[in-house]
Amino acid sequence: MPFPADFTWGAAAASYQIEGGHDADGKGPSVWDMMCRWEGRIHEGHSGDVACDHYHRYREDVALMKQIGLTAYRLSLSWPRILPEGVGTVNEPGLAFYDRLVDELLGAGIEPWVTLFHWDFPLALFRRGGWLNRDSAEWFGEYAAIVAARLGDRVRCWMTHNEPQCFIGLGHGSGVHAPGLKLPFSEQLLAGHHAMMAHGRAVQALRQGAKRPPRIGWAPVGVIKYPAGNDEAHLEAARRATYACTERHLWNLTWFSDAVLKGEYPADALEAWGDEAPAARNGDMALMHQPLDFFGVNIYNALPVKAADNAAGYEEVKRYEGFPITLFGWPIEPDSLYWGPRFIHERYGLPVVVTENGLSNPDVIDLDGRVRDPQRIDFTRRYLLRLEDAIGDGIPVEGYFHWSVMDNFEWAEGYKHRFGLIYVDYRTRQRVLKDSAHWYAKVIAGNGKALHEAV
Ligand code: IFM
Repeated sequence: MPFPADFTWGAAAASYQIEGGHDADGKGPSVWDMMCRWEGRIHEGHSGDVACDHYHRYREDVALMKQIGLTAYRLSLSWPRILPEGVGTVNEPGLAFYDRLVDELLGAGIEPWVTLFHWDFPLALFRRGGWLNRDSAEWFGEYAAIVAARLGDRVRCWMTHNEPQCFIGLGHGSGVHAPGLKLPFSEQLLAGHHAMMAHGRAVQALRQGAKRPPRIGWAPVGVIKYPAGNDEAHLEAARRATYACTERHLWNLTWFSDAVLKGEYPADALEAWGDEAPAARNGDMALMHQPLDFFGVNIYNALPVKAADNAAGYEEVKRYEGFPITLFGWPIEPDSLYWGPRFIHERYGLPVVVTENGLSNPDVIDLDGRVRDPQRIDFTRRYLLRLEDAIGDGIPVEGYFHWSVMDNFEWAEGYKHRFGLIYVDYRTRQRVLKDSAHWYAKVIAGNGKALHEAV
């Protein structure tokens, strides 16, 4: 079955990873600006100070997106660019940048999909306790209202948080990401609780303040298990494993998703985590549980499981030796784009949008100036074919955003990893469309037909 005629073919990026302009025109610092100044925390001392310099080169970037034929571009807003202190006085030039970017995109026939929070939390608010402060829900609501009032006449598609599993788990648990905290599990859960309340406030603010009726979702990590074999028992095992939330960490699908989509934390987690789970006050869960229009999900891989005669009813299956991996070491698992949307839709009932998917690859500019990245083409083709299968089986998948539109700052890994369809030379900031970008252009032009043609 072909992709629906109105399928969204996009690519994504995030403010801190591409914009640069870290102190331009009144922008305030974020926790990532802080973390990048700590010695030894980021690969080879890299930072997002300049990054791809998208802040100054967005016109050129939008022109390249148009060349690829993207129907949508998923961007994120830098909260401290708009509100240097996180709340209070608005930095007009910061907001004006997003105004211009949105207009440029619309002028190029590209629909902007806007994420409110992709990890660059205002440093000023971190100093007031960050997500551990219950007031953070109101701070985020204030920011969302400002954005809705300014961009909501043109932007239709919104996402609140990107990957709470990461900004809480890696940012407040392992400390690998900003703000670099290593908190006890109960405190991580508390920070997450407030972040989910903030999600709720933002949804309310967008619905109230946006002139154009908004379509709102979010973009958590899709932590997915898939059946290692074809029979029904393995399928049921994979479903159970995908929904299970008992291990004492945040790499699961349901802890945040049940709160947001069902207004309750999963019962198995509450039982397993006991007193460590946050004590929700009256109204907290209802605030998190705002109606959403789509379930955005970032999927890179998944884990095979099989049915087992144990208490859980499933067990993980070890991958064979030499299993294909990306430069990051992430397993290449195209089945994740079939089972992820399917299990998510089955549990939460919403249409699904793949808000991120892609790979890191050791791309280089060849002597002739071309960037050949057959691995990216093959990876994306395999994944999209499985997404097409999901659509064929009746799963409502509305869009796909490749991560990323361009090479960028990969957080603690600095510029080591290249995820882009567009190559960025960080010495000159020169951009080159990779072979994958030309191939993706064909896929988009034929609404997926090129996936079935030899490359
Ligand atoms: O670069 C990140 C992005 O910011 C969030 N999702 C995963 C990507 C690759 O690691």
